[in-house]
Amino acid sequence: MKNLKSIILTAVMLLSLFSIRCSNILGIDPKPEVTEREVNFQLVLKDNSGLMNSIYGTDFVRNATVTLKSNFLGEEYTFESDSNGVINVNKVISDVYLVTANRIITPEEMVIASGTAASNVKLTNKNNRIIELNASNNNLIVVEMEMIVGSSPLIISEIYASGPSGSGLYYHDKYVEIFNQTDSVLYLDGLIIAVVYYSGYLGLNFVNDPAYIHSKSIWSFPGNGTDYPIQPGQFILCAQDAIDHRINAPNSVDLSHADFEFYKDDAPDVDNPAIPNMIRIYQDAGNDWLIAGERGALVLAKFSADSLLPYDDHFLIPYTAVLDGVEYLDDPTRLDKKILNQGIDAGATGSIQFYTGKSMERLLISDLGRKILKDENNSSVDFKILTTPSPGRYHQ
Ligand SMILES: [Ca+2]
Ligand SMILES: [Ca+2]
Ligand SMILES: [Ca+2]
Repeated sequence: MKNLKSIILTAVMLLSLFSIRCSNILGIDPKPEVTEREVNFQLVLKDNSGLMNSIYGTDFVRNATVTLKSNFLGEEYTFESDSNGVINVNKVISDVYLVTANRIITPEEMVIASGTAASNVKLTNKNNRIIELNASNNNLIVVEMEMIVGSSPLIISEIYASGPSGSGLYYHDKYVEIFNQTDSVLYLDGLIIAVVYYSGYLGLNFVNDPAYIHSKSIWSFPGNGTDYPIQPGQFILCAQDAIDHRINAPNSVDLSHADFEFYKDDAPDVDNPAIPNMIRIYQDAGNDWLIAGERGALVLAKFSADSLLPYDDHFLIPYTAVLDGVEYLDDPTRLDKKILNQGIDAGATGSIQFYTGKSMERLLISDLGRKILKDENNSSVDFKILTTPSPGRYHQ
């Protein structure tokens, strides 16, 4: 019996040694205990604008709402900061997190700050929008917040880029849709739609150019200031080709009633004479305005085309001119692949394959009188995937 026991013991020891060696040889860490994967953090919210200081005599932001969304596991947590601007985050799983911090400033607080009861003012975080929470980090993170007035007045409400199903490599039916989020008439004249080539933010750890969007495809709306109004709650459809694509691709969409059309006059492109053309500011390559099917980014910007800065073989648009920007990735959890600055879009929508007819549209927040679409400047939480595009309207 004694012998049998020692044989079993030796076998067990050898087996465990073998498995440790195997995991080391294969480069696999032994599975961590759950407790090792849980981390505790303190977030401190600090206002850079001076607004909190003028109301409460301190820069720390009290009563702010912070949402943490874990990138890989999709868990979402919501917290409220205390009177010192502190949030204690306990026992969350190690992961990369998308951080959205918001503090609505009440009209009463604005009276104290400025003497006027302004509404639609809030503080939001422009930095630390993507943080990695793991045990090896320092466990104190200061999230700086800035004052902004409302949401962007004009936003990109939908991007359809994948191409229809069942028609081979047909890809001429792409479009971008713009929405007026405000209760006022605005004007599209001269606004820019640019395809992002890259920007200052490439991956989680690489910051290159902190100030500019780089683009090789820059188009503007026509008009001299007040020629192309967009009504409150109106959707504007900008089509690659403003034709009924169902004629060539039965599962595609009718874009013959688009509001604007991208027409490349130095290429064999289609021009529907009834639809006003976007003005090509710069795009050398290709036979048409083109956005990538699975992975790309677009910005809407207010910037004079004459002031664009040349750089290498493309042009620069300052971040400060960007009204809205949306990034989509084939795998939206791979934020290390992002090309759009996280201050413009903290996350990414997407997860759409080529030639599936799927589209990306903003979520609806309210539909009382006019629609309000979600705009947290974070496409990971602002957008949903549609199985059928909804050109020029909100999906049913
Ligand atoms: Ca075209
Ligand atoms: Ca046209
Ligand atoms: Ca739509």
